[in-house]
Amino acid sequence: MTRILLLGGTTEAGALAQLLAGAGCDALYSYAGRTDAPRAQPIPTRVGGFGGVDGLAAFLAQNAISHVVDATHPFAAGISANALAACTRTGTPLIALERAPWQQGPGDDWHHVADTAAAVQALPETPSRVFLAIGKQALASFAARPHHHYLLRLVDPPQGPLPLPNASVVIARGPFDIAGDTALLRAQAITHIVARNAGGQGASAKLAAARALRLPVIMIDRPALPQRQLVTSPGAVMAWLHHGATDLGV
Ligand code: 3Y8
Ligand code: NAP
Repeated sequence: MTRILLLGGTTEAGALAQLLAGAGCDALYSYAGRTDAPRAQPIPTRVGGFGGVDGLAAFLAQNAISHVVDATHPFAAGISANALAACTRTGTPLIALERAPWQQGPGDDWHHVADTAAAVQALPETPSRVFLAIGKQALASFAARPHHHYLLRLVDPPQGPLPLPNASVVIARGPFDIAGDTALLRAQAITHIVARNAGGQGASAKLAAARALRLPVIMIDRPALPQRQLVTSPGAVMAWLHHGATDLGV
């Protein structure tokens, strides 16, 4: 009896949910509950954490989950580590659906940094206008450089005061397009962009806009994730499921 838990929250997870629904699979889409109104999915959906590895392992057992697909964002390192630990402990086959990192191309002016702290250090001394396309969880780090004007793109309106004195906010959830991102960077006279290497199509528009406008991008590289079976397309996940995946994928 195949029952799939799809750890989602990305464009690719949504594409896989469409395939699972189309194939009539018994599958459950899982959101963390980070945003006020996550996009509806074509399969049953749950929202909220599991309660760490123990909570996720118990969830797998109690819900007779036979397969787990980790289609979370490459910076969602916590849930990916928990999924691997819970699936190893319960002997549940696991596969990760991950998109390839964005690659720097001709005309790109990228400055690779390892993490948010390094991105803060990479900003210039002279007051600049910085597009922080990294959501809201990491904003406080930039309070160390209050002399810049920051453009923040958030999924939901901020609940309380922002940690940055000189900031303007755009509320949008993506996926984004090149015309829109180019117009945004021009209208806000942006001089620098800070991005995470999310990969995929959903948020790559800002990189094409930066190239067109010849703007530097401070690119935060992905955190290292534990070794687990990995595919890069929703179709490959369906093949894994239909070939009676039994290997634990670890
Ligand atoms: C809650 C689900 C879809 C999926 C859309 C993708 C594309 C837009 C790239 C920018 C970068 C950012 C952010 C981003 C991307 C897609 C995809 C992707 C980056 C939603 C979603 C959830 C989240 C959580 C949210 C984080 C935030 C990060 C915004 C839904 C829209 C900046 C990551 O307010 C908060 O607390 C937001 C938190 C984690 C990073 C952060 O630290 O703030 N994503 N994003 C998921 C859940 O609850 O489980 O609300 O519908 C999904 C998407 N985010 O179906 O169209 O890559 O697939 N999301 C980053 O890359 O740095 C935006 O603005 O250019
Ligand atoms: P994270 O730091 O890796 O995980 C933190 C905790 O959030 C996890 O331990 C788990 O709580 C819960 N969680 C995370 N993803 C979950 C899911 N899909 N279903 C149920 N619980 C989940 O996670 P994050 O970086 O905050 O990302 C949260 C969600 O946003 C994920 O769905 C991710 O795909 C999506 N997202 C993240 C980013 C990003 O930049 N990080 C970008 C786009 C989308 P418990 O320990 O209680 O189980």
